[in-house]
Amino acid sequence: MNATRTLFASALITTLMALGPVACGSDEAAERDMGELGAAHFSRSKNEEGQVVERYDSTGDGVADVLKYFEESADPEDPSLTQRRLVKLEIDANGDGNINVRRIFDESNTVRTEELDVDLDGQVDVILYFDGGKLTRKELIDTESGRVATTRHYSEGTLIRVEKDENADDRIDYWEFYEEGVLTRLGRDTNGDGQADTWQAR
Ligand SMILES: [Ca+2]
Ligand SMILES: [Ca+2]
Ligand SMILES: [Ca+2]
Ligand SMILES: [Ca+2]
Repeated sequence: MNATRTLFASALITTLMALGPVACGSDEAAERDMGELGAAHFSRSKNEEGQVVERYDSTGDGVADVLKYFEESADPEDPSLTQRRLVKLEIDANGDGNINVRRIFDESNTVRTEELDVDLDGQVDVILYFDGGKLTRKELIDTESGRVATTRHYSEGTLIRVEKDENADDRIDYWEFYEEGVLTRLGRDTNGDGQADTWQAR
């Protein structure tokens, strides 16, 4: 793994995190984001789903590295006007043509899911799920198998439970429970019935 690239990815993701899951999906915010990225090249077209796709090549190498997908609909206030809603944002952090960050926005312009390729190998490593802008779940993907190896559950942004499928049979066999962010007990399923047989208090 290339350390510089990893650092770059971390920095990028940190920046995105700082923007927050409440990042606005309005055109105004989009223009502002683009200003910050210093977009040199830009194109706009429609895809097969009828979405408006904006492609920005911020590095000027001819490969678009920021893609924004908008859905258009009639403005309920004035149906003669068309309104656009940002539904998806994709970022290619290292310019190799593979997307490394993919954000899906809900109707209220808050992030619903975010897929991250943290090590920039083109495969998704982490999927974040949000509800009303708050992180509810984090899935860590085993790149080799493409399976969810670990799921971290959150309540009000605080970790409450970790689940793992350690023997990769699609059944959870390891649990950690947290109270106020502190590990209180962990359990294991040793006979494969999907229930914990051993519990350890912490
Ligand atoms: Ca580029
Ligand atoms: Ca990439
Ligand atoms: Ca990856
Ligand atoms: Ca299992």
